[in-house]
Amino acid sequence: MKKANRVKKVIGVLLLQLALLAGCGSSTLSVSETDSLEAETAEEGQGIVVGFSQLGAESDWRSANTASMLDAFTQDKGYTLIYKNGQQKQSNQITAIRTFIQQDVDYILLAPATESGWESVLQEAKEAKIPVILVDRRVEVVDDSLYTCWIGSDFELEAKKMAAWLKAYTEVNRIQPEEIHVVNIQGTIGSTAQIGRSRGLRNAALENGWDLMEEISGDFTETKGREVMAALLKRFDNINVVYCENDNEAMGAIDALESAGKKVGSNLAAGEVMVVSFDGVNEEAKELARTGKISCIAECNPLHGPRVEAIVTQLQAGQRPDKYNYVDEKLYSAYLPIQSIEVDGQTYEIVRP
Ligand code: GYE
Repeated sequence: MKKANRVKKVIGVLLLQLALLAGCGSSTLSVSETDSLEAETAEEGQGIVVGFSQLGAESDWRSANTASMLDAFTQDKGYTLIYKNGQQKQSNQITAIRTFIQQDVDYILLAPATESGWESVLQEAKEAKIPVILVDRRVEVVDDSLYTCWIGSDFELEAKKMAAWLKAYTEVNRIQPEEIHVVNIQGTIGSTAQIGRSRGLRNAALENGWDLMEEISGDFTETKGREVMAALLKRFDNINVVYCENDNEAMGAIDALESAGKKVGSNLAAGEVMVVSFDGVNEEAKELARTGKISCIAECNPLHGPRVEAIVTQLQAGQRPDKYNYVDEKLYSAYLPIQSIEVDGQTYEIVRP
């Protein structure tokens, strides 16, 4: 373990200092050697050194996640956190990890942009004996010993809950499945959140016979959500459900719908266009859910900081955390006729936003 190496280093330093005090061997120590010894001792004063590679700052979810992580790994709890924002580029994240390895950090926390392409750098971390904890999204690697564990959401379950809600809506309103003309504004292609949420909708559309007209990425941003929605409205005139893979996209899409003269809401029979989305973090989105402009939000909880910190504490104590750690999440909707939904034999009460 890294910690053990550090302890060994300190013991080494102490022994050398004792030797110096005892007057033996002092002539063999050069100035530069003393400097480097001091640097090592100073490093010890940093406590547990943690490198956090965040993928970017594309959404309110992401900002909340970053804040939660920074709040959890503070100096008064004995940590030095080195934070790097990958600006939505995997290459930046790979560079960050390599820097962490060079800095000989105790732990690497990685919130990866997309699933593929991590094999070599994680191998390097493994060879350096630095545990890697994945936060939020996952990585696709053959050898899962390349990371210690993962904590995040079950994105496909979020989508299944949303689909169950939509199905319940069609039943309550006696809408035929083929009358559901849905478009999916997807998240960043290749990210775990996108893969799970898109798969969940695709499967539900097939099962229920909904008309899934188009899937197109809005990159989890409000700007792209607006842009993509405007383009979709030019191509299709019968969209009645817009499935946005996060709230920021939903806010952009609502803007575009209203600018095109559409009425947004939960009354399909009256010609309204229904918007549903994921996260439930942004205050404006929650307000849109209260007024029914976003008909349903599947919660995605970003507050992983304390959870990751608890995992580090476990590892420090020599314990082995669970490999995969899921967080519980709710479904928010102000549409009163639906009280609960069921997915895979489990009942979820609908929470009013
Ligand atoms: O839903 C979205 C963010 O990976 C769960 O990424 C995360 C997603 C979240 O940008 O808002």
